[in-house]
Amino acid sequence: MSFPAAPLRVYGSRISYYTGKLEAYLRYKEIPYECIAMTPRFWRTVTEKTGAAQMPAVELPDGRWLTDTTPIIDWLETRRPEPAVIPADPVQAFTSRLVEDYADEWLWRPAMHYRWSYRPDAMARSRALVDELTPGVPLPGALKRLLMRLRQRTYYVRGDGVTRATRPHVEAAYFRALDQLETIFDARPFLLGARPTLADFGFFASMFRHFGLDPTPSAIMRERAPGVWAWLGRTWDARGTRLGNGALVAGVPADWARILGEIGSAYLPYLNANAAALRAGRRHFDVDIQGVRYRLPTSRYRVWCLERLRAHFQTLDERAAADARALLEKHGCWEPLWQAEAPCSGHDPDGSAPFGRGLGVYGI
Ligand SMILES: N[C@@H](CCC(=O)N[C@@H](CS)C(=O)NCC(=O)O)C(=O)O
Repeated sequence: MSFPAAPLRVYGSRISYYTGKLEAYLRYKEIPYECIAMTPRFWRTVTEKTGAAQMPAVELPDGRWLTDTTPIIDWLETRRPEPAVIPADPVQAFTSRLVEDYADEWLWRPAMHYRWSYRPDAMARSRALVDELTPGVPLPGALKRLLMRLRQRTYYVRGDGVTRATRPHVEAAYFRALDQLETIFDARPFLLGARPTLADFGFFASMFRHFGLDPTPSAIMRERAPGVWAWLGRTWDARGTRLGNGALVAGVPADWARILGEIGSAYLPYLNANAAALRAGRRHFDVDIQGVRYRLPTSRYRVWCLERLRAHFQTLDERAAADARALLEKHGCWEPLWQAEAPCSGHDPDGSAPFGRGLGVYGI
């Protein structure tokens, strides 16, 4: 299939979690793009064109708009299949989708917490965002930065369940992710071998623009997991023409065990509780995660995430499904993948994502 020759227009921010993920993917695939800062004017355009007030948003040369990095990558893979980032082995592919979803959604909370709860991080990042995204907004800079910090803490830290009681557990999720990745990068350059695949881009979202670049978590990363620090540079520098023929390991490697264990004990139980809350029409819900009680906002979008994971599983043929099931059972992911009654987000019923109306992360 053909691919537009003109660069894609990527609306986002130089320090945004998901913009960084998409940029790393586009750089690897050598798909030309230009970055455009999401100033208030473009927030309005993006919201009108995609239905979701979120970044990144992509404008194609033919005038169509895309939103949500997960379906954006899926769509771009159909347009430029080589080098594929979704592994050809169906069990690896399904497991990679599960890991991508966990990394996208579950590491978001610690990433926002570190950026906005620690003063040096919050001061530096509110300055960067205000300078990049609000030029021309007629308010004093100090006031804009203060409002930015208040907004982010209200919605993405306190509003997302980070309290004095949950904070150690939120931070421990970051430490565990570092330790899991460090073990893997001791053995090979990328999560599945000699070239980046979907799971690398999933982890890249939090690990690059937040944990790798914000002062507090970045210092932790350099001390605790220098191999992860090195992988950030490797992934940002990766180009398909150089690495695209790199070999992948066979099957799902044993050193993914701790990531899968985390998905089974934390992320999937959360997705189920979230799906139950949406079904009950509740805006917030309480859930115990690894023995820690959280009060969280319900997310229709993440009910859709669970639906998509199940739908991908259901595309596996009999043999791959049996192998994937055995793997998921071994790591405590099988039962929680199916626990919630058939979730029904109502989102994207005709499967038009990343086109059509997008859905922001929070809200029912
Ligand atoms: N599922 C979306 C999530 C995009 C997202 O939540 N982006 C954040 C910034 S990294 C955002 O725009 N948040 C809205 C806000 O801060 O108002 C994706 O993968 O693209």
